[in-house]
Amino acid sequence: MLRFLTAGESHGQALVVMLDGMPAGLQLDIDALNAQLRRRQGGYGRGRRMAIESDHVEILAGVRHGRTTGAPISLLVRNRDWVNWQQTMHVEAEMPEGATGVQRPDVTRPRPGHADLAGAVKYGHTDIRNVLERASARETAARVAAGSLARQLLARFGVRIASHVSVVGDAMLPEGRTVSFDEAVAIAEDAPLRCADADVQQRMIAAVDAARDAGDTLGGAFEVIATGVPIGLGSHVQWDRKLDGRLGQAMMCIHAIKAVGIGIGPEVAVRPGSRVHDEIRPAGEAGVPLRPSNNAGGLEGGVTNGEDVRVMGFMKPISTLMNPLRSVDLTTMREELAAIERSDVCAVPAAAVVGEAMVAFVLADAFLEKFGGDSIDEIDAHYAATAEQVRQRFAARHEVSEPA
Ligand code: EPS
Repeated sequence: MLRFLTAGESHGQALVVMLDGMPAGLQLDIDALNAQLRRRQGGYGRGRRMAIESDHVEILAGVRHGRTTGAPISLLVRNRDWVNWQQTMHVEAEMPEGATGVQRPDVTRPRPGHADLAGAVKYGHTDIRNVLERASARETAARVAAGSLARQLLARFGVRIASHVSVVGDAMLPEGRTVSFDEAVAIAEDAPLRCADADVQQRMIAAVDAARDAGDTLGGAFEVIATGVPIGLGSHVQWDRKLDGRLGQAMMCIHAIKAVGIGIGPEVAVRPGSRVHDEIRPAGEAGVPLRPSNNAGGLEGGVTNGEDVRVMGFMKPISTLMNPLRSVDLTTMREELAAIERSDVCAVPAAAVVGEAMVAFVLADAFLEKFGGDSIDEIDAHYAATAEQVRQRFAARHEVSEPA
């Protein structure tokens, strides 16, 4: 079983993540891991924080001479911004000598849409900062670090993952426009909104600019595509083993995600069966049957079917508005405008990168379930044997005679 836990506040010293269950012997590419963190920092519409940070990992445990040992892997991503927040965020009971930054007043006016109100009541905090620091999407840097290791395991077996942004506010790809894996992977890393269509991207930029000018924020949608996924990850036999359910949970728990779609997603509700289900066509000698379409997003019955896995995430607008919504001050219980924290206008491109990380994590977990072993060598052997069984199964031809 692959699992990870994160810790860390947005303006604390660092984020940490522990990934447990990685097999031994995987050669790691640390530069590739840091490149994923850089991707998450990008995108048109991010706030000033990303100009301060330059996220990179320090590996504390579980790796020796560039390879995983099978032990838990512990990673640390420092917050450069910490120097500006020591006086507000110090761990010690008393202000430590030489603490830098400024002491900020308590946050008492919850932002509609954020965890502020429910979190403060649930945990009994008068200073909402105790909630928002952990509820912040800064935590997703730790997820991307963990997901990047999962991605490297999958890549070892030919699974590759990419994403693209399909909607920002009212700017979106035209209906029926499918973005292939190759198209998604070819999107330039500095593409402002990670959109596959240049014209739509221009409209997305204009939408973000308009929202910024209005003191408002924008959400949107993105799609994660995994290619090279073998048949048979997940299972139809039990609710908690269905891979679409597991992907749904993993996507839904990303900050600000309010809906998830697999394949054509909500569109299945309005089309007739004949335009939803992907026909199964004979293949050539020894090949797997062909699927002329992939509306199912690579998942049937909660099991991967060998087609690209396609998962959409729908993100609400960031809940810190520079032109704030009405709220209540929890100290006076009088009407006030919601608090303003430094924030982003739009973070959909970053969420897409986080989505890739979460999909990588779930697929790697399911991959280890099916092909598992304690070392890469064991997994190699199991994977090759299964691939050969599948090949033989599809190569076999048995004529069935009609009953007399
Ligand atoms: C984020 C860091 C945060 C925000 C954003 C995501 O930095 P700061 O709060 O210092 O500006 O930019 O978090 C939120 C939008 C949120 O609501 O918490 C990051 O590293 O991605």
